[in-house]
Amino acid sequence: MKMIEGHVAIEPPHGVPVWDVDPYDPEILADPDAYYAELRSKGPFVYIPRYSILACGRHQETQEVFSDWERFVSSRGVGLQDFKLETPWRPPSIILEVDPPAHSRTRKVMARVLSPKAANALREQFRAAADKLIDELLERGSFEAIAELAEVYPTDVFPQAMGLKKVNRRYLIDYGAMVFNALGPDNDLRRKAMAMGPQIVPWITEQCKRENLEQEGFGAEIYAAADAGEINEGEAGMLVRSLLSAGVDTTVTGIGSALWCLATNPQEYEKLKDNPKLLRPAFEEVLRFTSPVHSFCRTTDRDTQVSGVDIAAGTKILCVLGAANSDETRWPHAEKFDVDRRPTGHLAMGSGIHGCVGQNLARAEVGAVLAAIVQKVGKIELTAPARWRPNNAIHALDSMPLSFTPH
Ligand code: OVV
Repeated sequence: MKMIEGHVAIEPPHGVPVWDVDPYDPEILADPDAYYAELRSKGPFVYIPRYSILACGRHQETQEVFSDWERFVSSRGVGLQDFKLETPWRPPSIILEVDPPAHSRTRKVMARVLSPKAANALREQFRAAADKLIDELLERGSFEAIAELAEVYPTDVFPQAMGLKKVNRRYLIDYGAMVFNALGPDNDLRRKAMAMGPQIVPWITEQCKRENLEQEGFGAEIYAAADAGEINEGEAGMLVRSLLSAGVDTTVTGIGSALWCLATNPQEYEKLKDNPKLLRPAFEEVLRFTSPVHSFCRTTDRDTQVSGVDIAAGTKILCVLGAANSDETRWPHAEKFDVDRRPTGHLAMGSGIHGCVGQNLARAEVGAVLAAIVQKVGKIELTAPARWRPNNAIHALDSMPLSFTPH
């Protein structure tokens, strides 16, 4: 059995174009639009020989693969490695890298802890923190928007909402970088991320323990589910780990990308200032337009067919969410950032039973920052070109010098 990147090498299915591309080339990761367009243009699926995977980037097939957990499982890993054949770098997540029925039990706990009501209860706190930070930045006028805003805000409010007793902002962000880079091939990005493990993983594991969490917060609520017998103590620690894995880099990216959209589309920012009711749909448009998680894999657990293409059991399918979110056939003028679009059905937070369980919280965090900005900031301008930071699963900015001018 020939293996590539931890999964079985497959033959290209009949009729599927072979495309000699590296989706994990840092240049593509930093500037993916041409790759997205070419992927969609080639057909519902392409075969990528370098990794022996199928990839899809049209909205329809990506949505189909992402929504059907029975044929396209997560339990074999959502990166290139097949967990049935190789041991992953850390014990698999008990909510992300698992299928029903095991998934249903942990998902239920997390859905309750991160419910719309729970996110709503934090709104005032989130808004106060956003007001304070935006006031400080306005005072300074110009600043580094990734390091000094996008990374600062979530690493302030999120650990507090979790009830972490100890906070190390760098470790929280770098752990996210590890988790997401780990989904890609054994390339430089993944190796550099993994090299941080010995320093970061023990620290993260320690913070997941009951005694390192306050009496109140998401952490305590997860442990309350253990007290109630819904999950066991070890599982509670693993679910706290999931929150720390998925809850930081994603929201950092959402805030950075929202600012980038507004700075580079000043006429859209004007519309937001005139009508703050547009804030929520505008953030959905940021998600569609920038796709913070650019791709996740699924694995077929049986022979199946999608759009007439035969897909063999054990095939890794790279679902390119960023490509699906810029599919012209689904989004007219997809290349335009349009705050008046109502982009329901975008795949930036996934779809189906594994759809982002933290999405209420993410929207509350970014919503608070954007609400503070439209209230206080008249003009948002880039003072130098923004730079992107290649990551095997996240499409995020690395640096973005900005200036804020008050109303
Ligand atoms: C990268 C990621 C996304 C969602 C969930 C998790 C990780 C997890 O660790 O559960």
